[in-house]
Amino acid sequence: MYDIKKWQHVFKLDPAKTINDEDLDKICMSNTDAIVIGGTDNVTEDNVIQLMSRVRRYPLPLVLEISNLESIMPGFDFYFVPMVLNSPDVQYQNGLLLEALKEYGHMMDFDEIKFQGYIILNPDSKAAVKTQAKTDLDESDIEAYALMTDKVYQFPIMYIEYSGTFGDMEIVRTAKQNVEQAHVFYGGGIRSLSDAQVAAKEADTIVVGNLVYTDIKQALKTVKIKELS
Ligand code: 1GP
Repeated sequence: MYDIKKWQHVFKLDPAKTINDEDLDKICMSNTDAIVIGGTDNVTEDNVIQLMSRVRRYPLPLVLEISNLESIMPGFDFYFVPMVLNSPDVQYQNGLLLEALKEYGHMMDFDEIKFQGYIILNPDSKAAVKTQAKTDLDESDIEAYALMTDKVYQFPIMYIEYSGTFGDMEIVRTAKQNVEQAHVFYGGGIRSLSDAQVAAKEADTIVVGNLVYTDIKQALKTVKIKELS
């Protein structure tokens, strides 16, 4: 069984975006620790199944980060469920989950499902707008969210999400310092190996998303953090 705690680097692929076979092959053969499939808009059963079947040919862990009920399907190693703790809309904390449990609860394998204490911090990101996340958080908020994730809900993952912009590493550090068992993911605005190195110093796992689509060469270089650590 795959051990998420050992992951240092993952690529997040958006099923609504196009990637050719050659680039996908490079990403999957890059020595990254896992591929996460997830996005905010236009995630459908059709585009998830297409991308899943293309990535499944490669021997690396494959995760579906759930964004809606329609695109949940069997065949992934893990299902990450974002519980957006800084959204005032309960739909993004447990509303979707309630619907998922009603529909699929009887057949869920809870060893495959990993709940994420998800904190969205780039106010301009699609995810922040969609969830109306309260992004102007200070260190004491982050400390409290870390405790909430780690001790209250005892989620295995805390995800600091800055999608689209490189985040405040103090925030990531604070999150990491205030969790005991939860594994800290950082994602957002990693555009080079040096960004990746900076983020990898603070987080347990870094997530590289958009760079795959804008500069595949730089994206592949970010995996080097594993050799340099
Ligand atoms: C998105 O955290 C990831 O959920 C990665 O963000 O697309 O900015 O790399 P980027």
